[in-house]
Amino acid sequence: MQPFLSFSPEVAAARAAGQPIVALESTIISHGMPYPQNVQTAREVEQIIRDGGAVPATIAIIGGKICVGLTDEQLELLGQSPEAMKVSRRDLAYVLAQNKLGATTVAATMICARLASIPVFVTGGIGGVHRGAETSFDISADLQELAQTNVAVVCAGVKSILDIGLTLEYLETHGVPVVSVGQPGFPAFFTRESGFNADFQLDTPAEQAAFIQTKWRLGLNGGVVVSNPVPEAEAMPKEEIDAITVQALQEAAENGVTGKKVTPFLLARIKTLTQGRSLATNIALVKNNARVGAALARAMAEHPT
Ligand code: PSU
Ligand code: MN
Repeated sequence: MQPFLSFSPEVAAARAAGQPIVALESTIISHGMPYPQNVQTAREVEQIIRDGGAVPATIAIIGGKICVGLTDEQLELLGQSPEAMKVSRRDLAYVLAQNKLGATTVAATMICARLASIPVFVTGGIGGVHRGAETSFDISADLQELAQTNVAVVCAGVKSILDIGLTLEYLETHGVPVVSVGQPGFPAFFTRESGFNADFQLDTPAEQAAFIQTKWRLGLNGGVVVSNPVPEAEAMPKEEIDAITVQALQEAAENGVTGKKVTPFLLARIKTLTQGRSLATNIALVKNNARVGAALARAMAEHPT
């Protein structure tokens, strides 16, 4: 796998020194947030991870390589280039073999983090089972990746643009544990509660690390969802986000949006319909996840599996 991996100097030094590393995805930069807030947020999230005592490794596909750790120029490129492709498991080999510019989703970032032996990954929200999936079959490849790839994913739950109940059922079927931090409830990204509980509440990084490492030592392959609710002060009012979600879903259907375009379309519409307020919440929750992820990576590094 080494021929495909290219480490930034910062990440290479961290690997050599055995320091804790936190993987970060890049679809959130290219397709999840507008420029320039996307690049600004990516830099700030990286700094929060450093301040938390770990080393950030933002992952993207550039020049036929899986880049693990990006320079400022590479972050800018991903943040601005209309060429950047959204890369999930299906697309990874194509983008590498064709030397294209690729931004990795949760699924693809998990694959790359695993190749680079990074067990902790921080993002905003994971993909899931879309509403109406019983007819559209639209289930994010993120869930299947969680079923098989040994990486812990720190997130703020899943958005209510998805069917949260079916997403949790799918994860249960595939043996993916859903942990919550600081509350029993599984969060719904913009809001702290989804109406569903996580499987296990584990508040401290030591407990989270012990649980994740026990799973892997048992030979139970696959990821763990570590769900961390958005801070109260930055959460959005539930009624507002619910109404806007319904409208965005309706617009997606009216415009015939399908496949990999669905999630970016919904994210962009929600941002516009909330006059940008959803973006502030999005940024706040990713930063909050970076704090939890850095602490978890440190705890995991104490007893490497
Ligand atoms: N959900 C968000 N923000 C995001 C994404 C999901 O709140 O940026 C991105 C992530 O990269 C995730 C991907 O892995 O969308 C899921 O896309 P799809 O539903 O097409 O699998
Ligand atoms: Mn999909």
